[in-house]
Amino acid sequence: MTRKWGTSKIMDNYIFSERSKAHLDELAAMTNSELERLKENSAKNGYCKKSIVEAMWYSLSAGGKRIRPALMLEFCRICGGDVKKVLPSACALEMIHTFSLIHDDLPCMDDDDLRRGKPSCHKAYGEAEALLAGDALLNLSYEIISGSDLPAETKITVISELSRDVGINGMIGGQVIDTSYNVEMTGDLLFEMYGMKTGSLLKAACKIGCIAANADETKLKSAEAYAEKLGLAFQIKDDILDVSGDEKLLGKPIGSDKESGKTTYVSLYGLEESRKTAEKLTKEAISELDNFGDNEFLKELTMFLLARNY
Ligand code: GRG
Repeated sequence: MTRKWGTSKIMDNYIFSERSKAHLDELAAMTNSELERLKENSAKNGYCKKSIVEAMWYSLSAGGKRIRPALMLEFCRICGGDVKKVLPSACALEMIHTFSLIHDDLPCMDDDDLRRGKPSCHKAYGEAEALLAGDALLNLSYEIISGSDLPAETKITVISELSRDVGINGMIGGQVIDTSYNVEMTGDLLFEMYGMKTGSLLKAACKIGCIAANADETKLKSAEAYAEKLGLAFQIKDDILDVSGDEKLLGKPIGSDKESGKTTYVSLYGLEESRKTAEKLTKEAISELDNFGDNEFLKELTMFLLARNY
């Protein structure tokens, strides 16, 4: 399976340059090596039984793009913060993302057998272990942030921000709408659901990066506005890939939304309109970055996410 970052002209004048590609790889490498360190620690401390620990790390290391950690680390960097101090929080966010994917794949949710080109967690370890591995990742994430080197007050803000974004008014709330078969899915409700289900963790990533750097209110607001637009574009792109993507690159079968009777942006408005909306939202997201200096990488990353093929 070829899953490489390509250097390409994506839209108007934006190019995912070799420099940005290398920076993204560097952020992913930092995240992966910190995750390895945290894994050693969790094994040493004997958090829970071996198979659960294995299931947690199986899913965490299954080949995710590490977009959320990259956003957190980069927002922290461009706001003048200490990236090393926010690195554990970036890993914690990736753990929460992984928990959501493990639970989303369970038979009681989307019932997906493949994730990132590998058997999903419950296929590899069984349903009970997968459920518990997800629960354990969620809780480990808050433990990691609490024990990190950020100032105590910052940690409280980070935890409060994150728990809101994960909870019933955030990602989980979005999943509740997604799994409520008795609601009529309008375009407005779909956007609300996308903002919660997909946008919340991206928003947490961008805002926590700023919070860790003590950024001012204007920057926080811009980071939030950026993430809201990005979240919608990201999910619409996910819908597009589910219709027109390459199964080998995606690491999962396409057409699952249609098969499960899900309303998506594509099913409501068609492929062409979806592409246009994703592009418009991407441009709007990028314009929010003008409130930050040294924003070239983030602009290119935003474009890359629109052009991605997995
Ligand atoms: C708490 C049970 C429970 C579910 C939460 C967010 C969510 C609901 C489930 C995850 C599945 C899903 C469709 C999420 C939408 C966001 C999205 C497109 C996730 C995929 O993110 P990528 O592309 O994945 O960053 P990788 O594999 O690269 O990390």
